[in-house]
Amino acid sequence: MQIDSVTDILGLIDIQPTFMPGGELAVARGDEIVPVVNRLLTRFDHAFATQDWHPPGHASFAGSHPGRQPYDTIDLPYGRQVLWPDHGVAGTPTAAIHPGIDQARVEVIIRKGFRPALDSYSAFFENDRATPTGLEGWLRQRGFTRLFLCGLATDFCVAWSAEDAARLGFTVFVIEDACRGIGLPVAEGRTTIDEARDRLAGLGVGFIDSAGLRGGA
Ligand code: VGL
Ligand code: ZN
Repeated sequence: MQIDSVTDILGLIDIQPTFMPGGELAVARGDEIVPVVNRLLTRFDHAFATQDWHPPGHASFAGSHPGRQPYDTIDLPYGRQVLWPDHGVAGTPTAAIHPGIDQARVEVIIRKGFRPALDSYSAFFENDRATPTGLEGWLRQRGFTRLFLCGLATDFCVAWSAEDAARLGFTVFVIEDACRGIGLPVAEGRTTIDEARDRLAGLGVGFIDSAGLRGGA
């Protein structure tokens, strides 16, 4: 597939050490995407990035709910919420974009999840599915129509971003070898990664490999 330098943008979702081995909410082999993403950044002319950016004591942290454990689910006013190990604390070193990422072509950074009582997986809307982050307006004003997403985690922030983007009318691709997932168990040997894949495929999101993308259009 040929990358179009006018319509196409690479989206780096939550490529932060907090989601990598040694981090607070480590995604298995999450660090392996860094060189893959850097190669992609040489082929796209435009990129945006997101950062998970929570205040201490955030509602999504298991540590904020006495008696609860990480990966329990609770019902918050906006819906069901998985409780995570405390992670992505705004301003801490592990919440930075991974220092190995070449940010030269990252034109805008969206931080999300900074409201204490509201989580935000998607780059577009917080988990109430109504509070916008502003990214949609930025992308439209800049004329981008095709989004190519990579990052962490496939089944949460990448999936929710891809779903919202597709619903908003963007053409969306997930670059699978530039993502890693958490994979919480659901039913019958399936995980949240399988669920996300089915849901996104049903919305017309394409799954591609970085090797098939050609730059320089
Ligand atoms: C994420 C869980 C909690 C993600 C962020 O980046 O996928 N997952 N916060
Ligand atoms: Zn988070």
